[in-house]
Formats: sequence, C-alpha cells, structure tokens
Amino acid sequence: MNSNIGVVGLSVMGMNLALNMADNGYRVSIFNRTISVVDKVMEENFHKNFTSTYSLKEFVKSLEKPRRIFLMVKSGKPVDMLIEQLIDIVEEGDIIIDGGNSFYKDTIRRTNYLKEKNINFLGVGISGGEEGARFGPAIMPGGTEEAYKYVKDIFEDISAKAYGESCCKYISEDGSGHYVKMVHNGIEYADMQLISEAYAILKNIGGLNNHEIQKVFEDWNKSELESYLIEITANIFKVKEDDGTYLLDNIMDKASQKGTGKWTNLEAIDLGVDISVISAALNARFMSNLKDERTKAENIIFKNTVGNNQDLNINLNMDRKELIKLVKNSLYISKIVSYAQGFKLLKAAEKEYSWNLNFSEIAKIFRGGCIIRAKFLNDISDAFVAESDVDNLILTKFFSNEINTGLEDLRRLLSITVQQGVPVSAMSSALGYIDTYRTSRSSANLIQAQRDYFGAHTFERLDREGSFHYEWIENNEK
Ligand code: NBP
Repeated sequence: MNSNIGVVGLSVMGMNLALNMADNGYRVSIFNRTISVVDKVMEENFHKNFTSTYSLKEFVKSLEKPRRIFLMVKSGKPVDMLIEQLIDIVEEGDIIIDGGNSFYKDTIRRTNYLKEKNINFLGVGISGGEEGARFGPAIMPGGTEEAYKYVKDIFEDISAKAYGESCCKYISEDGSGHYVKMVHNGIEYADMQLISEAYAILKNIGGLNNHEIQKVFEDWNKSELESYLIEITANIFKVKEDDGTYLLDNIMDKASQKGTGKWTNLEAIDLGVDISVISAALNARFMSNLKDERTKAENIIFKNTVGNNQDLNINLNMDRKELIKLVKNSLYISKIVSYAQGFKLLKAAEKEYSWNLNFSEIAKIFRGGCIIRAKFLNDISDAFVAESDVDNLILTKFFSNEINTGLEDLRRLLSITVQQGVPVSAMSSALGYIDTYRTSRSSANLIQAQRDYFGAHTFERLDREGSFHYEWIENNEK
C-alpha cells in the first residue's frame, strides 16, 4: 500500500513529525538527502508505518495520489533545490508542503512558480521545537484552501490540542502561514525579554534571591500570566549545579538568535507598523552581545552624577509584596501590548498581501504546542470575536479595561527603574506605545513644520483641507 504522506528531511524536526504522523495511524514514506540517515532512523526510531526510501524517485513513487510531500529541511536554498528536483517527478495536482522556517516572500515566490506547473504548494509554519514536532506542534498552514483540504486531517491529528481544539487552523493564501509563524517568533522575543526584565527588577531592586524569584514565577503561573514561558522560567530557577550554585548564575549574559525576530522587525518597518516592544527585545539581544563594552562602560558612565555606581538614596516607600505586585501588573500590561503589536502587524500584512486572516482563530492556534502558549490567548481570541473589526487589541473592551486597571502600576514601576538605573527597555516601550496611542494631539505638527521649513514638504492644516507651504526662511528674515 502506498504511503499517505512523505517526509523529506529527517533531522530533529522532520524525524519527529514523521513519528508523530505514524503514531496517528498514517503511513509515512521517509527520505533524506544523506541516505545513511534513513537507515539510522529505521534502526533507532523504527515505526511500523514507515516506508524507507533511498532516492527522491522511489520516495515519490511510494506515495498515494495526490501526493503529499512534506519538506522539513533547512530553509532557503535547500527548499528551492528540492523543489527543482521534485518538479520533474511529481504530477499535476500533487501537493508540496514546506514546513520549515521559510521567509514568507520565498513562499509567495514558490507558490506562484509551482502554480504555473499546476503543482500545489503549502507554506506551513510549525512551532514547538523537537517536543512539539513529536507530540503536537502548533501548525499554521498557508496556501490554497483547495490544496489544504488534502492535508487538513493529518495536520489536525498531529497538532497540539488546547481546550479541546486542534492548534492547527487554515490561515490564508500563499505566504500567510509562514508570516504568522514569523510574527509568533517576534512576540516570543518580546515575551522572553519582558520576563527577563521582571527578573532584573526583582533581583536588582527588590533584592530577591533565586529561590524567592522562583516562588514568585510559580505564583504568577497560577494567574493571568499563566504560560509556558513563565512555567519554564520558574523551573529554571530551581536548577543547581554540583557545587550548590545556581546554573542560571553561571550562564553568560549574551543572548543569541536565529533571525526570525529580525525578519519580524524588518517587515514592521516595511509596512510602517510600530512593534516597539518586539524591537526593544531584538535590540536587547544585540546589546547583550556587547559584553566587553558593557563591562567597560560600567566604569565610565555612572548611575549617579556624583560619579559612582551606588544605588541612589531613594526611599522606595513600599514593601517587597507591593513591588512584586507592580512587576506582575507591569509584565502583564507590557505583554498585552506586545501581542497587540504583533496582531497589528498581521492586520497590516492582511491588507498588503490581500489575505483573509481570522485573528481569533490565530490566537487559538497559539494556545498550544508553541512557545508563546498562554492562558490569556483565550481572552485575545474572545476579544477578537466580540470586536472583530477593532483597530487595535488594546482598544477592545476587555483589554482596555485590563490596561486601565494596571497602568498606574506600570508608571510607578518604571519611575523606580529609571531612578535606580535598571534597564527595562521593553517595558518602557510598552508604556511609550500606550501613551503615544492614547494621545490625540501629538507633537508631529512640529515635525511637519520642520520638514516644510527645510524641504518645502508641505503640511496639512487642522482648520482647512488641502496641502500648504509657508515661506519660513523668507518670513523669518523679515
Ligand atoms: P535543519 O534546519 O538543521 O536542516 C537539516 C535537514 O535539511 C537535513 O535533513 C538535511 O539533509 C537537509 N538538507 C540540507 Br541542510 N540541505 C539540503 C538540500 N540541499 N537538499 C535536501 N535536503 C537538505 O533541520 P531541523 O532543525 O530539523 O529543521 C528543519 C526546518 O524546520 C528548518 O527550516 C527549521 O528552521 C524549521 N524549524 C525548526 C525548529 C527547531 O526547533 N529545530 C522548530 C520549528 C521549525 P542532510 O542530512 O543530508 O544534511
């Protein structure tokens, strides 16, 4: 019997997804460029539903029609190379699926290229790493709905389940699935940075030790902050080395990245969308890597004008319990803003690329399997159902109320971090965003005046329609 689906690329993700499909009762053909890997998988991770194949031709022949070919290889050139090799072997109507972390513009290009040859192409965002691939990832499929029909059952079966629903929902045309995955990763950067800022405040201002911080995160995970990242953070604070020191304290403070956070930011710049919390998170990773410079700077630029790094003699006028409450509410509000910015970017992309995105359903996908899974995604999903046309998540009834309830705490906390010289750029960006968004009369009138002054760029007026120019220099000289 021919296989129901085939997986090309048997590294961490491909192999685990193939096992997941096989566990769900699907017959799976497997293939890998380096064919010794196929034998290794058959020896070390044998599954009765696997069919091993040793050439792309043999692989394609082993599949039932229309063929479902799942590529799980390194993104970029390898995907194009595989497509070129497959084109001559597959038939019209077959479906090539790219489950890797491809750039969405490549997905759009590949979709159009294969469409000319009547071959279906799906660009599928997959999140959850090795564990997710094996036992249930979040899946974000983009492409034609027609082609999606052929993989829907398999994808829904292998996906994570949250609150009784599959964490796989059709997104929209061509690159939309990979786009949503990209934005997911941007939000992930922000989430992680905000949590690490909360840690910095608790440690450096609150004076809490690792054990106490562990308890705080454990406690927060029973609140509206309940999420995978808060949960693993609490666990991280438990780990000690043989000598009794905390592993966390021995880890170098340089954060790496693989580039998807960068893509999200570049895209936001392209579409003119403010995702300042996500950008702050990316910048914080860049800055973290300047370890040597930061170490030098600490002895050149001081916390105080008096020229030392002593804490300012400011009476916080609050006990630890109060500070912890401020940090919790600030983290929550900042988190709302970062998700709101992510969804705002999706809204702009929907318009730009003529997709049809269902934000409530996207929030539901994120509830399981992926890194940003969090309880409050239920509230986001509900808010988008109640107010589907809302301009910004923070304007919905539920979230505007949450922000109004805790905003004072965010202001109070940030005034303390400013005084104490503790860097919390993502939380500061969240407050900056809220204040900018809620200011009906901004200072951009001055920018327009300056632009018109030096470049005759003209300006609009509040009291009249039209485009105006003023002879600033001439009239100034009079
Ligand atoms: P890698 O991203 O490390 O890719 C390794 C696989 O790509 C191997 O099977 C390799 O075959 C194959 N490959 C390469 Br490299 N060049 C090829 C070519 N020209 N033709 C055919 N195959 C080629 O594997 P991964 O970590 O399993 O990730 C797979 C995809 O999933 C990536 O796009 C990744 O970004 C994405 N992703 C990863 C994670 C994660 O947590 N790792 C999570 C979500 C998404 P070989 O054995 O012959 O070298």
